Amino acid sequence: MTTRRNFLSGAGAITGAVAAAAVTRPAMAALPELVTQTTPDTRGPLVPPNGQPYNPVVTLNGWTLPWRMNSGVKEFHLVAEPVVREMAPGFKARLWGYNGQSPGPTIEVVEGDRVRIFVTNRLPEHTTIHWHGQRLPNGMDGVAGLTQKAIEPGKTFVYEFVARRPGTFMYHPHADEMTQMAMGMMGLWITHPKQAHPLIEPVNRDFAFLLNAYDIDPGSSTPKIMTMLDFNLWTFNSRIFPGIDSLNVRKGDKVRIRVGNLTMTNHPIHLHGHEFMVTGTDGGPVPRSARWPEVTTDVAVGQMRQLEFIADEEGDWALHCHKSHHTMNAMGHDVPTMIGVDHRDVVRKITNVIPDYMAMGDRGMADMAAMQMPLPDNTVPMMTGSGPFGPLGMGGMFTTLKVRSGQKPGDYSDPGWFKQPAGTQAYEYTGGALQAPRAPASASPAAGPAPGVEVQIRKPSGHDGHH
Ligand SMILES: [Cu+2]
Repeated sequence: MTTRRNFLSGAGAITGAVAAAAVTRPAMAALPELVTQTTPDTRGPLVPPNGQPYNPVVTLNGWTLPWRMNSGVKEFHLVAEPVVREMAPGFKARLWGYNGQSPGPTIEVVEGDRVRIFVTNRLPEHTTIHWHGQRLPNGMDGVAGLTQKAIEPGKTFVYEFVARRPGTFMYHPHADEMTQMAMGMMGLWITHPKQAHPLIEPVNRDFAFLLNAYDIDPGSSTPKIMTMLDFNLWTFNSRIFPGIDSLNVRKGDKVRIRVGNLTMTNHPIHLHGHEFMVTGTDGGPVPRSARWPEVTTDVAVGQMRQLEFIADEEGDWALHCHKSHHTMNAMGHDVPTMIGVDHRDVVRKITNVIPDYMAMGDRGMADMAAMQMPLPDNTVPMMTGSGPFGPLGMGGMFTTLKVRSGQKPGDYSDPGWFKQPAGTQAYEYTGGALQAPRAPASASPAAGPAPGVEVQIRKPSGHDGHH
């Protein structure tokens, strides 16, 4: 029988089968608090106890898990448990996560660190943790049934390995994954290089978030775990716009954004105003010869991408998933397109039966962005968030990169909305009538208007194209 003393003393005493054994509940209760960080903010300690400094990552709407050093081993304690996550102001979801939050706290270590993670299960069913992308002993890989027994409710298991590769990783259950990941169980793992690395450049700002998706019916708070495709909440770190932190940087900063995808579909992540390079994946740093500039990079399921760029354009720049349905919040998808449909007469008839009925979408859906429609309790509007010029008509996977020359180094606070210099903003034209070229009515789709030929403006006739 392994005693608590064995677990808490003597680096290297815990190996193989012993490490995978359950710690008794009294032993858990006796674990000292693992605190080097006193508030659950987004930053880890600048100088970790092992004396190897690094620029800590900032987890959007998240935090870094404190650790303690125990005879040269960095010890963490993750607790898998039900949590309540406020996805946006006024909308709370009942999820499963770690240490009070979904996603769980970010684990940050340095290449070469020996890491020991106590994992306590306070869920109603068994779990494990798989350390996605890590080089480790097979018995530490966290696949229930294959590499270890599942961690039953109330039990604590210990994982221990050396963080051999620097990079961006994640952790998640490998036991009833369909349920547990649909409920929000996942977290980030960052391994900083132990010394100057030829392919890993130091950055001024280092952000990280995970992509996740939920299916929560309007008015309810628990995800439907059987959903495979038709999710209605698309989130960064289990938050939806306007509930997602902005990325606040100083003009000229070198910025890294680490994005991981644990949803059921791919997400093309798009940044406005700048080009970036994908400098690394969960497989490691990308060789320089294999990098090319992008403004959108697809993050496929089970992948991580590191984007890097110089933030040299001041402003409030959108950062979002380019799938337009993923910048929307809870909505029904079985809604017919109503653009161009005059349903005033239908509305009149329906209103006789349902007095509060509102016709939607006959001029597009933008009206919805400003609509203060009564919603069921605990439901977030479909599109929301207001900027300095009105409603954004956005929800879900959307936030902003705020680049300011006045932002101090290390200052991650929100500088507010950008004040655009005079003469640099799109403006309303108030001159005379304009005639824009129109596509020719020719039957050949390839034929464009001949150069220099005046384009005839045709009046739409209602049966255009049928000759
Ligand atoms: Cu997406």
